[in-house]
Amino acid sequence: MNQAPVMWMRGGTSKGGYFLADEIPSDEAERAAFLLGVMGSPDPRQIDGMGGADPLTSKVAVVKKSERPGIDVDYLFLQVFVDQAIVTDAQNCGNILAGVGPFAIERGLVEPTGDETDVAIFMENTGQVAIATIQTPADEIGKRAVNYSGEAKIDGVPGSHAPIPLEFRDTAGSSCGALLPTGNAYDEIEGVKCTLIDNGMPCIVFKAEDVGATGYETREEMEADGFAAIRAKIEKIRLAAGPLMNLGDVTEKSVPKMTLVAPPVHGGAVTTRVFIPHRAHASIGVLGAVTAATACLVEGSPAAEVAEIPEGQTKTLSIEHPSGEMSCVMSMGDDGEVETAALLRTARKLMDGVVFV
Ligand code: NQM
Repeated sequence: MNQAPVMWMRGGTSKGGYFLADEIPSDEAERAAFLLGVMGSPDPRQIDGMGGADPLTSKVAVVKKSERPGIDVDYLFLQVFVDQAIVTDAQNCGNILAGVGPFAIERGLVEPTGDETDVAIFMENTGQVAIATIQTPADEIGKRAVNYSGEAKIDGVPGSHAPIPLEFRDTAGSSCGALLPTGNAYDEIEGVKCTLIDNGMPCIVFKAEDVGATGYETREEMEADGFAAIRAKIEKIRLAAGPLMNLGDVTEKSVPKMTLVAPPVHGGAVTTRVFIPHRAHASIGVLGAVTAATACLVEGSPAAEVAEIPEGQTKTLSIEHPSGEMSCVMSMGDDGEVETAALLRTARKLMDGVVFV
């Protein structure tokens, strides 16, 4: 296959190609070769493709109508590595998820039902469900379509757009089989107290100061030569923790995400800096933020030691990150465990056409 219809979209603070499943190769190896060609990987500049030379802009959503009861569409997320010939489904992506509802409506997989249309999305990577609420106003002849413009602002994206609330349920253990795959609030790895945790995204959460960082660095500082020794230590922790998290050898995987935490400085719950896992995140991933917020709620964890936790059964935890904050609304069950998490994203249709490889 050397061409396919595609919609390029910004989903949250990420950007990528949205494809219908039956319009790209179904064979995994063929699909990987095709998508590497689409993005222009492997090449640090992705000069011969659509990728933006950043893992956050080298992403793909593969969408199809679902046959599952109560579910509208199935969404498979694929991370196309920038400088290696790797396409992996080993992680999910809650930012690209924000574009899936609009894309499904645009492609006619979901019929808009009113001024707002709930799209139930089965996330194939982790076998879990998200509900996205999309604005679908009617025009003067009553035809409904996705509205992208509005007043919602998310940090890391200039301007304002139509809000897309996302709700997640039962995301605990999405890839690791359990919220805390080792059963512990923290484990000591390479001399650092780390919470190995997965509430939608496998993450290793530890205090920035325990690896010699402040937790308030910029993305550039985290990627500079002066941070190399800290990055090497963090990678050692990651490789040692992979098997403990039931993820096996994670050398060539984009998980677990390495999440440094420090006390909040802008009135939020906690400050974060994340390696995904080798480049520093410009902000924080959606499910990465949900998982970091959950780590703050685990008694005895390093994150709980630095976090400021609001009262109440439904708590809004503002997760501070290098370009602002992400508010996660966490509903707690009577057992004190997180039951649902909700947050706000926006998305934008950038182009609709045919991509050639
Ligand atoms: O955690 C980047 C992103 C992500 C993932 C990454 C994400 C999530 O910001 O749900 O959104 O962690 O690789 O797109």
